[in-house]
Amino acid sequence: MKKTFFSNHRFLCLSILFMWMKTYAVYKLGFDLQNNSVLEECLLLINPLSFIVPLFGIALLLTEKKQRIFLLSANVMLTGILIANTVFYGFYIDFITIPVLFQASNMGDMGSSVQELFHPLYIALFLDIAVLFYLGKRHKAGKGKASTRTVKAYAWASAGLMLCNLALSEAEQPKLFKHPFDREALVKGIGLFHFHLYDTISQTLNAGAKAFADEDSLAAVANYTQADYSRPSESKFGLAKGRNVIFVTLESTQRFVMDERVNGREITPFLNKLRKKSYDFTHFYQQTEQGKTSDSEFITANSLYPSSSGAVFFTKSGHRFNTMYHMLKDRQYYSAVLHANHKAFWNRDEMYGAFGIDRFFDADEFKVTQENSTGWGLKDKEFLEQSAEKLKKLPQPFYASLLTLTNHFPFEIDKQDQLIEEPDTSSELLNRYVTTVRYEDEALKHFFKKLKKEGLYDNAMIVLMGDHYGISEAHNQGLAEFLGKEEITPFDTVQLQRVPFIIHIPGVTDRAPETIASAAGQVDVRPTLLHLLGIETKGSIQFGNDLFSGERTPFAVLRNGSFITDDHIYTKNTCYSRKTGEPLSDMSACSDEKEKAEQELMLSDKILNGDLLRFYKQ
Ligand code: GP9
Ligand code: MN
Repeated sequence: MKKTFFSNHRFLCLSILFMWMKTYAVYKLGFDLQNNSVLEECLLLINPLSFIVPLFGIALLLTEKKQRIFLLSANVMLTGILIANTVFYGFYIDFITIPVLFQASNMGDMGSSVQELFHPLYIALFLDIAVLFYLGKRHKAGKGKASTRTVKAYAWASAGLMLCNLALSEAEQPKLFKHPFDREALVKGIGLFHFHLYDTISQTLNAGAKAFADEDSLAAVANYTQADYSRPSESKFGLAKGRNVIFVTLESTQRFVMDERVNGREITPFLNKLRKKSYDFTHFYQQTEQGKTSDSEFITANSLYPSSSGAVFFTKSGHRFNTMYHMLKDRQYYSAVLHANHKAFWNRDEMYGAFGIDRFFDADEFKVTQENSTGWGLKDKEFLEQSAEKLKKLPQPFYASLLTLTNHFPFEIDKQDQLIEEPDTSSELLNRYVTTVRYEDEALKHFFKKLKKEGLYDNAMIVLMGDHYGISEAHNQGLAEFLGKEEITPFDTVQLQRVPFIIHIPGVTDRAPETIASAAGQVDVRPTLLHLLGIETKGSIQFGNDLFSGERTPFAVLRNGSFITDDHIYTKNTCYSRKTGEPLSDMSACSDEKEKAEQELMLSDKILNGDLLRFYKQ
């Protein structure tokens, strides 16, 4: 029977075989999927088949000539998906999702790097199509169709394959579909193509969630966040009352640079001095996902988690929010964002309106010339200097958020701005990154001087925060060399998600600086800052906690479900001791916190997908 099927449907069988081989090759060479067991490896091998076999089987319903057209087209399409994901993965260590496709115009950083990431070997993925085409030319297609019996048998075999794949994935990773944010686990389980199908369906369902949401849906979330509320510390509450807030987002700046040197020279000499006169959070984690900087803005303004796929700034721009800016406005604060990029970029103009931000100074309001620009636009030093001039004119008290730009991928810098030698690792990107971070640090030093000169310093609370990683896992080899480690383990990868978070209150923190090593994340920024300003957050919907509160349990959840407590780090299905970095044989050490992490992400998603804050009444 098998032999007959092959000889009758040679074109179909070869198409399946080639597509299967290509997909598996991309899994192994294009992605870095960590497999811990034989079962996982088997899954990876068979999961392409559970998609390709049923899809290509549609050909059996067609005449032989149409079959070939269908199979070749499907092959080209799936190969395109493989290549697009490989290029995307090369930079983001992630898979493409539907919302990301819709923000393609914003993938400026991708755009500039596609050339760098596109490998000529990808062309080889089309070789089989040429072979099939040639075979098709040599053997003329007949007019016949497959018999009903064959179609039925094929359909049963396909269904069996799919069920077998599903059962094995569930056995390997229970509750796989309850963690849609863990894209790597999904690809490893059900395969890349099924993952895209699943993503499409869940995006559609999410869109529907809004229609069915009501006030009760919000009440369930409010019960959780209110029970989780931490009362502010008496000594810190109102410590910066009435001050202007100058919040500077440090583009792509990770914490590790603050502890490192190149040829004995500090990478961030200014930050290193500043932190000794500030509240310095050494275990503060970024919680962004595909929305990058915009996600960090979203998290800090809302104290919610971002979407697991796509950028909230795009996918939820029509929704209602109750942001920190709204709360500040109620206390007569004026709010502004300053960013030397165009206002429509990342849909900021629209989102800032929904956030209740009073004023947005975008690129058009800065003096941008060829001389004072590099890579992504206005250099940080000039940007911060011009921003200080604008701050001077704002109504007070104000909350101003400044977004820096020079330390952005691909981390290029003019010779005259290079203040430190490049390290000598195998990652050129990392080597350049060190120089742009060093420049950013110098720009900050200059900015502080300018604030003092303009009389803006003494009455301010200045906050510095890194938005997201700059160096992805694609550069683990270079990172290991730079950090003097043998390899970067998943534990290290989580630790590398730490970003600077420094609160500097002149006249206060310089007299009594503090170093806080408890696990914290970007969701905690809002209650922490508002309490310092003497603004209560009790009753608001938020997942963060005041970092100075004695009632808070140290905890940070990353958007992919990994989490950090003071004792443990959980990532990739493994519970590590935070002290030793060693995996614990007893996973139950992490189980309570795992439940909390999942619950927070799930409830936060409910708010976002259901647009629940439209039901919020204070
Ligand atoms: C550009 C800024 C940086 O406006 O948002 O972009 P990102 O870091 O999100 O790629
Ligand atoms: Mn950024």
